[in-house]
Amino acid sequence: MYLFFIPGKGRWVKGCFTKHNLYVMSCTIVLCFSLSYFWNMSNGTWQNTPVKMYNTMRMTYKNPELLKPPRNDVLMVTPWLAPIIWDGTYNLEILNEQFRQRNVTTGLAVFAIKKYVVFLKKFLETAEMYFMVGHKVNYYIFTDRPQDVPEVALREGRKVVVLQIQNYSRWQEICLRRMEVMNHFSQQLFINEVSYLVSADIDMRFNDEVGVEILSDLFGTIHPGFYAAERRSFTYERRPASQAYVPHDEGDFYYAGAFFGGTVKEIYKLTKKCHEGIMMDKKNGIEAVWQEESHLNKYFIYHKPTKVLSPEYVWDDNLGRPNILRKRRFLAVPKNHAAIRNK
Ligand code: UD2
Repeated sequence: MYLFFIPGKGRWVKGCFTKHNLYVMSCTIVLCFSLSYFWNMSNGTWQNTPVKMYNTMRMTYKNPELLKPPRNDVLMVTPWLAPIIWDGTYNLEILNEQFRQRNVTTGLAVFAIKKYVVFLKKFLETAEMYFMVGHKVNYYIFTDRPQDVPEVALREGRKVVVLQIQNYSRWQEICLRRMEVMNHFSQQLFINEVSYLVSADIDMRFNDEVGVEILSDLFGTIHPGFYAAERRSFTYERRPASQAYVPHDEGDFYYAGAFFGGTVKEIYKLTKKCHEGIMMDKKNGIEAVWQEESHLNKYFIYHKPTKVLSPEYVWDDNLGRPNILRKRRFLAVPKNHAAIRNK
């Protein structure tokens, strides 16, 4: 005899299940639960509920709205709360004081391989006018033609370090290998000499202030061609076979390979990961659509920059001069690709 509850009567009454009856009932209940569990698993229901929610979140994309020009000098932030740096969103006087007290030296790494040495003079001259004015700077120039590095008058506390490296026959390989070289020199040299490292294309010129407002653990610059674009038109690598692959429902901004940086430790990690991806692609016979820029963009999706620089920091006048730009700080120098690449 066993006690059991009759809901309608609202009280415990004596029942007459045998041990055998109870055993069969328990087994049936356990079996039902197990079957429903495995059915859910095989349909992915138990997994899919949260993943679907996540996917929905990833589909929600509002960044073009964020990238309207700042009004009334308000601070603008990304969804993960990194400041987006536009003119008027920071107080340079206070920042200058803070960085001077910390006695910060910034490294600016550029590659001038083969004919690209022709861009060095303008780059260095304009950097002396606008880049980290009042702060210590080491220019690291990677080149295969050290004899062609021009003499440029430098302000106090600033120096040029020429580092000879090999060249590659394909321009794509030159772009890709920048990650490997910067990774190597981050451990060997930069870590002992500078607090922050900035990587820049050489076929560019400074046209306005680029100061300590950009410095942060990890920063990237919104590519001028995509600041107002929807995520679906970003030129991420879309082939799953590449390590730089980004699915259509992921990604925050499309960043330019031409200007990014951070602490030496963060740049070491970034360049290591990108270089590993590049090497894996090579092994698998694939090259990302925009070379190292594709790998950089993949990296920034999973390692969010702590500051995002507006397109003021990489601009190309071929795109016009929209009102949103109060400053065009770092400009592409027009070049004839056919005449300069692979020469
Ligand atoms: C875009 C990107 C660049 C890089 C490249 C990869 C912008 C503004 N630039 O530039 O960052 O992602 O695509 O395809 O988004 N270089 C040499 N010698 C060479 C070739 C290249 O030194 O023979 C170096 C040099 O520092 C140059 C950089 O590699 O600035 C990028 O090459 P690019 O400027 O020819 O590539 P581009 O303009 O398509």
